[in-house]
Amino acid sequence: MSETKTNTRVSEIFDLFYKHLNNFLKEANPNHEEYTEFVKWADRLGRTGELPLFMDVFIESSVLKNMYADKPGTEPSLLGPYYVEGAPILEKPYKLPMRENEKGEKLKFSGTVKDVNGEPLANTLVDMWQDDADGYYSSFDSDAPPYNLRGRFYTDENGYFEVDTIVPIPYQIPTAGPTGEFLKMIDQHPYRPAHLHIMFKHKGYETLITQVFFEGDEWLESDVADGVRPSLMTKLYDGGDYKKASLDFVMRNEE
Ligand code: MBD
Ligand code: FE
Repeated sequence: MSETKTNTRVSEIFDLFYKHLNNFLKEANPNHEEYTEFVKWADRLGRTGELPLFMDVFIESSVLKNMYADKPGTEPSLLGPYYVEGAPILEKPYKLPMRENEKGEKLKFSGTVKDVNGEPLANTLVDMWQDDADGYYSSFDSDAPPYNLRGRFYTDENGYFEVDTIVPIPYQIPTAGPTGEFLKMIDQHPYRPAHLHIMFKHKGYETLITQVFFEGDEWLESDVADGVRPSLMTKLYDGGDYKKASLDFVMRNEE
């Protein structure tokens, strides 16, 4: 067994949590039955594997907003519960791995990656993942092969990239379990607007984990996970038998 040591950061955070929790409980004043119902619900949340989902829907956005307030560069957004490490490295022309008859509208997504001074960042590693035309993520709620609609590739000498994929659709978070139970009780719908997940890595720069959203989506204003940021919006254009969209990204220097 590994030895667990005193951790002053955990202590510091727990002291704060305990202080605010006690003030909160004083005000909310739950009775004992409400408390035991909550414990049973939290137990189901853990046992069904929905804890990461619940955390990323209700907590992650606030952590990010506090971390990145008033900083230059592209705003980060949620990593979410559906990231898988080690997606295939793609060869040019880049196309996210997909099934032979993958449903959905074809999308050519492009962009540039620059530093805060506007200098292009060549050879930036781009890691992308998204849902399919049924609204499912491979390796989670879908029977698609592992790494379907997940891939990694690099920006060119101008910091530019272009990748073929499909247009993501709004994502309905699972409603059958404890997270859905909770959403019903607070009268909140389970939708996230359609989004691409995208992560950028470049030596000497802060890893940028963010998302891309599309103008006109009906859930932009009420995203259940509060992941939408104005600077992460793009627009779908008609390219003939496919759609196209682009967005430019700015990475911050490592501190
Ligand atoms: C998602 O697809 C997502 O991106 C987040 C943050 C939470 C739940 C589902
Ligand atoms: Fe997502």
